[in-house]
Amino acid sequence: PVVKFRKNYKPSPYLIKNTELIFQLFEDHVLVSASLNIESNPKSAESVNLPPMELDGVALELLEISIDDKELSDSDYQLKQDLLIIQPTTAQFNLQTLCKIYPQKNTSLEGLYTSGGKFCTQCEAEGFRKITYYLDRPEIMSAFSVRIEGDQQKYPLLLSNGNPASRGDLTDGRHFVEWHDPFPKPCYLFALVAGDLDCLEDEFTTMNGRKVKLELFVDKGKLDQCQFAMDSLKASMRWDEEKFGREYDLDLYMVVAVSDFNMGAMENKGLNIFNTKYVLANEKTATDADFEGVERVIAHEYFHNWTGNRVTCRDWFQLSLKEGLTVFRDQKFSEDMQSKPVQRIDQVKIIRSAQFAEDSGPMAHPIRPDSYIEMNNFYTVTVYNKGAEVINMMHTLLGEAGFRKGMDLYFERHDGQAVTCEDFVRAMEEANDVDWTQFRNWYSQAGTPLVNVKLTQLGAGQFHLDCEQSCPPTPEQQSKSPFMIPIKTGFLDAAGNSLKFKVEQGDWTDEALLILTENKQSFKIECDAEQIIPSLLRDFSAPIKLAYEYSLTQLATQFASDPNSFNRWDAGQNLMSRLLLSNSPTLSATDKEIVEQAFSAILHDEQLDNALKALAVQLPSLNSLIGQSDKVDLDQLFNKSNQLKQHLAKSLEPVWFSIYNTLAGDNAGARWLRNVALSYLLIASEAQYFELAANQITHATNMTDELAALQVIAKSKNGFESEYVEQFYQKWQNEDLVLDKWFSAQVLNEQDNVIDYIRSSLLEHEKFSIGNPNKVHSVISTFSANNLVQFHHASGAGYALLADLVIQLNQINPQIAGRLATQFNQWKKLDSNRQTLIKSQLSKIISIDALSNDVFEVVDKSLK
Ligand code: BAL
Ligand code: ZN
Repeated sequence: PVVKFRKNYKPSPYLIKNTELIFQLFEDHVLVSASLNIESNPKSAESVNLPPMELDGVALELLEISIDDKELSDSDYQLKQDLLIIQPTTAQFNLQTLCKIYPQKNTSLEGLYTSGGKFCTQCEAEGFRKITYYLDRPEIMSAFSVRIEGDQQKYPLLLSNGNPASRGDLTDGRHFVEWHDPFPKPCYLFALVAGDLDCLEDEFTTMNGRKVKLELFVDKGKLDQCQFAMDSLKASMRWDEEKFGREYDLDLYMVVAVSDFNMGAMENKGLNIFNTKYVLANEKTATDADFEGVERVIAHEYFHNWTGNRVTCRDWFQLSLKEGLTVFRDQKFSEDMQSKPVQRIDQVKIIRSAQFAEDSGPMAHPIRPDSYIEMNNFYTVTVYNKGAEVINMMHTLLGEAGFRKGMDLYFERHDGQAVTCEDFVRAMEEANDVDWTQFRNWYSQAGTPLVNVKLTQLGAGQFHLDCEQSCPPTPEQQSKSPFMIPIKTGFLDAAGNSLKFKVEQGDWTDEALLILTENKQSFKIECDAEQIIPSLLRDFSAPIKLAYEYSLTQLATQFASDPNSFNRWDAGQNLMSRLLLSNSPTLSATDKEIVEQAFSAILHDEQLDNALKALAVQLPSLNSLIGQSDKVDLDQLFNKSNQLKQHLAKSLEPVWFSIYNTLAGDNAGARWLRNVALSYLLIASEAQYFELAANQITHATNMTDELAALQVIAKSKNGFESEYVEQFYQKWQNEDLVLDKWFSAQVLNEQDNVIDYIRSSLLEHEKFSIGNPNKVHSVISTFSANNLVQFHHASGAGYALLADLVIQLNQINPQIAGRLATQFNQWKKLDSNRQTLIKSQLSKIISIDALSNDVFEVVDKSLK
């Protein structure tokens, strides 16, 4: 495998000004003719005047090739591993190729493939090379014209990017449609769909009064699950106009939902292709969380039209330029549409469980990676979610208006270009006249900074807040320079009331932004109180770990009354994490009581909304506890976490019962809290409360309640045999996305026979398909990421299961196989027995024949 380095970037010696493609779709193959207008690139400093031109191509049968209408002889070109090499003789020429491809056999779901009888594409990052020979790199922006020909009956819809230009009938029951996209684009944004689909149509009038036709295409019979996605699309279009002054640019915006899709969705210009999971939703089939997911992903892909498509990436090392920024934008949108603190808590949970884990494992990389073997392995929580946190810090530092100025300048300078993260930072800097030399360390350094904070009282009302930052070494970076870290801070008195204070010579305030730039830095605080409790890193103002030696009482006070909702939740998490991760093998009675009392106060707090209550009374996830640790004693952690849950379930049993019985589940927050109560009741006594769950699954009128009941039933002692699990299957067997939930609910059962059950029943089930990424995620990723007790079973059976699936998928779908293999990445934090077991699975994987680059890169790094 070849490693690509960011430092070796060179502009392409050739450009493709126009791309004309003709697709002839047949039942077992497709013919692709390409006509490319090519020019030498004035920005390329090649030593030879006209260097050889290397076009990317994978699994293509080249049938014809000519330049300027003259057919090439065999000696005029070379076909090497995944490359077509020609020697241009003029600075401008037209290259024509005809290739044969086999989308029906393409199980990688990259390039052109078929899903449920329709043709569709996924070209990001490097899938276009599976369609035709091309310069498959994002900086090559070309105007595309596309003609698609296919059977009229089977494929009444023939879609591509841009606007339809013409259509007509052909012989043999075939027809064609031609598309023209006026916006030059990189080939990763190319899309094609052919099939017979239902369509929900709508219209959006832009801020300048232009009418845009909106079309949402889904499998036949699914129109009743489309309205929410359409409403979300219109809300996103309006939001981007209002927040960022960005208007949609084509006359048509199409979204197509397909069931077999590697990612959540793809922002192809004017023709988004979506995983059905992020389109289809109605109350019967989708949970409240699913609705939020649809809204967020529809918005995310729409926002890419400006941050990604109009302004794209120069090379794939710059992926966070569009992804970090677009995640930031979808997060702000969701905060405006939903509850802001709840959204923020959800965002931070992802960082703490998945991103901190990545940052402390073998695949740690900066948000702008320096190298990769397989780009698909870098669509990560670091590039996406930490990337969004970095943008969020800019937003915090500049404020809303300053951030908008930077965005405006970025679009003004770079519309229509393929640019770098550096271009973005410079636009922000210059629009606001600030120097962000140091801030750039967030782009170049991997790892999670740790900030240790101490408060010292100097005299009456005089304090020092001493901060010290450090960042652990990561695989390619042994030592780190200090980061610029904004720490949003407040102070509370011993009763939890917010205090006024001054930082250095500043004004009296109740909240301040402390900006840490040195390894060690001290802030002088004036505050008219005897004992003060710092409320630090409010709203998670930087993606760091922060350590402050709170007493348990101080944490309980903060949990009960920090005016910052995020920090209030966080104090609870901090309190429980401290107890669960301490060296002591068991929890003391006092420990348990402190949490119990805090929960009781939260649950009785009439001011607090139900969603925040639901969040507050859930233990920190095992993943976030592991993600935040350097070493972890899993058995002790599982034990203590169970003890705590049991104690909270039992000691607050009447409270859970009363919530369950009195709260009307008529909105999402209430449903959530009520279902959390149900899960505690089942922990308190399965025998006593099983009937509640049984009753709920039978009478539920929405999927949120139906699934919550299924989850507790499937997790119960006789879960696999439960008649309710079987009834759920019977009811939903033809609703693919609901079946994914049914699979997932069962793999979370923590009893010892779960692995056998997964192997013999779920993986063999007629509705399971190894080729469908949603099914693989609902069974295998859900098991290994969320059933940690069984995944880490001392027998090693969980590890063997994951390894077998990685090996099986290595050839079928390398991208998904690579992603699954990352589930082993925390192994060096575990005890020596588990380390040995995982290492032997990793060694088994790396020694198989025909190992894909995707899996090799992950496993090889993990073994180093
Ligand atoms: N660009 C890949 C899918 C997404 O992030 O929208
Ligand atoms: Zn994206």
